[in-house]
Amino acid sequence: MVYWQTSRRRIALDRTLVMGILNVTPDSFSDGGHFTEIDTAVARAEEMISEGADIIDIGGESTRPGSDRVTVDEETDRVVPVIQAIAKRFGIPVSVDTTKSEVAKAAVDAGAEIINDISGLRFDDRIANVANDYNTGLVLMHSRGEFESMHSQPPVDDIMAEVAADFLRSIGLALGHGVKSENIVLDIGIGFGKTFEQNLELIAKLDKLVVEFDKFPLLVGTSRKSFIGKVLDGAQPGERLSGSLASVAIAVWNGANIVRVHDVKETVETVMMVTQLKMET
Ligand code: 7PJ
Repeated sequence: MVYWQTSRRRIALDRTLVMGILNVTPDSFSDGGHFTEIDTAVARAEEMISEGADIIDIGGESTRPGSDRVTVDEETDRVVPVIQAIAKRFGIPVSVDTTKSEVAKAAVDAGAEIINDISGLRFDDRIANVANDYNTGLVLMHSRGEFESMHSQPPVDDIMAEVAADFLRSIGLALGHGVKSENIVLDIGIGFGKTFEQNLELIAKLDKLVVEFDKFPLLVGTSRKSFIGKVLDGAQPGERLSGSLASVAIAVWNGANIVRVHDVKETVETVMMVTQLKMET
């Protein structure tokens, strides 16, 4: 049995888990800032839990193209009360989507048990110190470039090799700070510094990375992302459900251990269906 160790529990990864996205960013591209109030955020978390979410991922800084950075204080003020309320009210594991160690520490003190770093420790490697100090789960996502330039990176030739090499660097940094392997989950970082074709390639060939990094669980986040809009002739974020579910199906088929999504109910059903089919291979 494979487990993911967090500061509060050992999460069994005997099936693909569903991580529900909860944005507390006023400028978030698909939630439109509707979930800024604590009560609304708690209600949305409750809804996702009732739909079968296994983890709630809470983020206070939008990383969509053109977003401005928020300060440590602003980001902390956005996420901490929401994390506190959700961790206290529900038993579910909470992760914090941040690249700042100060925010990560405040979030963990508020009840988060996983740190989800979209920079894979490139922006602030003290994230690893917080993860080590508290024994939290740590998601190391692949991305390229700095915050402002990560969506306009010149493409690399071989994205599979690039992601693998960068995974090794992030893992090395984490282990060097004392983080244990059992706390680490890797993420291919769909939409971050990849071409349209490379996003598709990473999902289609995910099984190669699953084999190459078999000591680490893999997380995949495709939900409503722009590569889906491009495949679907310009579909807007709210019109990308079928595309999101199709990409989840292939990611799960290829061995993804966790999927990060907006649409929990539909994703849970998709995961159940693919899991049952895969058992016959
Ligand atoms: C991801 C994320 C992802 C992980 C975002 C969005 C953009 N964290 N945070 N993986 N994407 N681990 O949700 O569209 O793919 S923000």
